[in-house]
Amino acid sequence: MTMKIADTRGKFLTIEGTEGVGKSTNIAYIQSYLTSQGIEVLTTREPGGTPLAEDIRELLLQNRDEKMDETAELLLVFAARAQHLQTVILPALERGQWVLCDRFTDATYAYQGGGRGLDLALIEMLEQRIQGDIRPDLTLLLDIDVTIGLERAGRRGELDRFEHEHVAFFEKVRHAYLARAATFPERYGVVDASQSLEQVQLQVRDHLAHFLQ
Ligand code: Z5A
Repeated sequence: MTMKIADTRGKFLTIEGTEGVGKSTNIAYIQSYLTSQGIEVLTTREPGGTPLAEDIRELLLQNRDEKMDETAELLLVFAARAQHLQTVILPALERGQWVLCDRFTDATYAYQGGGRGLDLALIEMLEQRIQGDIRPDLTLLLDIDVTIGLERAGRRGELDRFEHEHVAFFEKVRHAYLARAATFPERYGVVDASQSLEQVQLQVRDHLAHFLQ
């Protein structure tokens, strides 16, 4: 499947980070900032974003006795992404709407590549096959010491399948995210998410303002 879309397409923004980093908290802020700049944005998330992809999300997150094979996990992530891309993201971008997605393929490189240790060439092959030319125009990486993020996430109650992973797993995820940010500095904005929410939002606003210029 090869996809190319016109230059008049909307912008594709993503937000990433390890557990409890504050993505959900900041999405509402990003939406209201963009609205104040006259930009209407469609907010969505991965895995998920359509009824079928949300069912796949449930499969990925639910705790179960049977260990999920790591390649099966990777393929489920991309199955959800293919559905989401074709039915929600691409149609919106093609009609000129901006899309803000809570996680996208950088999360696959970080969690399945960095965390699980899967072959990056396999992830790249799936990315190219499923997405064609589609890549985020701007990725905000909320970065935090993983123990602080896990403590914040832990306050929310019951842990999902990923949240049961050890600190070492999330250290690898964080390292993979930072490595990608260093590789693609033109589209990454790294935010120090350990600061107060007010300070985090100021950093987010600066990255958005720079992008809008
Ligand atoms: N996954 C994958 O493996 N591969 C993939 O390709 C994709 C995903 C796309 C679900 O993602 C899982 O899917 C994820 C990776 C995997 N692993 N897990 N779990 P998710 O994004 O839905 O799950 P999440 O990482 O747990 O995100 P979240 O629940 O949305 O958390 P968050 O948005 O980063 O945090 P939050 O809810 O906004 O904030 C957490 C708490 O901290 C909350 O009480 C806030 O009030 C507080 N907070 C936020 N900011 C601050 C500041 N600045 N100071 C103090 N307290 C704060």
